[in-house]
Amino acid sequence: MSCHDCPSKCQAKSGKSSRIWDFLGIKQRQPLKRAETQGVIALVGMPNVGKSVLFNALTGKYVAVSNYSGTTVEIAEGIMAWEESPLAVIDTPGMYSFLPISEEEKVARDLLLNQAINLVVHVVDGKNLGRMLPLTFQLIEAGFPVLLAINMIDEAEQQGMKVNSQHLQMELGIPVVVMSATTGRGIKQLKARIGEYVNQSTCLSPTY
Ligand SMILES: Nc1nc2c(ncn2[C@@H]2O[C@H](COP(=O)(O)OP(=O)(O)OP(=O)(O)O)[C@@H](O)[C@H]2O)c(=O)[nH]1
Ligand SMILES: [Mg+2]
Repeated sequence: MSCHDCPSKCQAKSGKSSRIWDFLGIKQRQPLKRAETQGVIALVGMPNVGKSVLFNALTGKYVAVSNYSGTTVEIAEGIMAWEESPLAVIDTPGMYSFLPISEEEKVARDLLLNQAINLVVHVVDGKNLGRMLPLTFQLIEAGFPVLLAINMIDEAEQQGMKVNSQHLQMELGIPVVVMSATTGRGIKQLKARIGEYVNQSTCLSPTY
């Protein structure tokens, strides 16, 4: 079923997304191989924003680490327990933009392009939202269903910053969760939003 026929309310915008795939020369993605899980979530974001701490908080001990094909870059994949159907979670290397410079960034981008992903969780540092949101726009523009996880809210608040997640959610048109991976604040809410999102999304990948 193409996204045009899909009844779900996911953010895959078929018209817009084809541009970036054309630009990158990507024609087709690999089918989802994790049949035993209900969906696949990728944690994406700039280096040092807390993706791996969040990955550990979501997945616990069910983790496999392997080198991304043909590279020395390690990718961790784990399982997040969710109701009766577990979800696969991938921890991607840090990336600044969808146009990669480093090998890590290239791996992160290729991972997104070569796997069917149900939901991209864009993890950002709440102290540096202005610097991080351009990647959120790129991911939305590429047609991925995106959830914005504003991490390090503990440090942001210590610096006197306030984040209006409701306002951001309305402006961006995607779910926004404020959280701290190290203190555990917001993790329960994040899991619930991920579960909600994956349950309602039947549209697995951007269109071409
Ligand atoms: N205060 C605070 N520190 C955090 C939080 N989340 C992560 N950190 C810290 O931020 C640092 C980077 O965390 P990582 O999880 O390694 O970051 P990453 O995004 O995986 O980094 P790369 O793998 O290099 O892309 C660590 O020292 C964490 O302890 C948070 O919510 N609050
Ligand atoms: Mg990491």
